[in-house]
Amino acid sequence: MQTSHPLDDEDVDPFAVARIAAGQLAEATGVERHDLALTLGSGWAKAADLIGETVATIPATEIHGFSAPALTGHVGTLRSVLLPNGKHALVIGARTHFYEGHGVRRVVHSVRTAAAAGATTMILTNGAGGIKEHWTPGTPVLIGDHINLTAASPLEGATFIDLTDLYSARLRAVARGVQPDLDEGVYVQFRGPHYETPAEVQMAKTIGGHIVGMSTALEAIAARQAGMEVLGFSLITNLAAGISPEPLSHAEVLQAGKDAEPVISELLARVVAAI
Ligand code: 8IG
Repeated sequence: MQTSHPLDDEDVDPFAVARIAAGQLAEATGVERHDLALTLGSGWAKAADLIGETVATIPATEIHGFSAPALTGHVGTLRSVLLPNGKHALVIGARTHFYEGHGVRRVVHSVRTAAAAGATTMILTNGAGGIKEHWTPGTPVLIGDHINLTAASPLEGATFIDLTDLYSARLRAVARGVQPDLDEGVYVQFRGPHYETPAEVQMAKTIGGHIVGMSTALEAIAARQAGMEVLGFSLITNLAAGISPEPLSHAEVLQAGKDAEPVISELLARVVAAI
């Protein structure tokens, strides 16, 4: 248990914490300004090697306000990658999940740090469960919109932010330019860390959801608040509970992610190059 995390003090301005982090990041990477940022969730990590030349790899815990990752299979690093087009990408391999119980400020700190570092595009990726039966494990899906079932928000106080077109139609079109048959769905963020019951999956389906997961929506809201353009991808690693007769296993989820990794990383690299 960390006792004195800067974001746990309610009197601290989380944007000031992000500015300090961005300053440290610039110093540690030698890159003054990053143009875009990518958060790589389960199955997406290999994309970091494909999008460009890694300039610096920083353990996330060396940067102000970041926490050690809770999950093995997640790399706790921040990478600065020089793209072939000369842009600088910040690759976030250290997501803090809402289910860790450290509060929303810590969940969205990486996004706010990316924004403070200059990023105007935020690409959020995750591994998730699919509600559409034809999405076999390993299918990448564009996030078209979300339903936030965490009962939380990164916005504090009377901060009203329009979430129409939260997942940029322009960037989704760019992604479809790279892979025209890319499917799209509404992502439903549950708190987790348990997977849903079949009844909860049916609820998600009834209210308009197609993808179930435990991340991304809160981060997307914070990115929009920061004025960034958001692009989201889910890798369907399993059919959501009750959609398939098989029970869910974390090992299976990890295996599906591993198997799909080269293909979806290539997709993401091509999308990044096209932005
Ligand atoms: I990977 O089926 C992965 N993450 N909530 N439900 C939720 N999160 C997930 C799932 C799933 N699969």
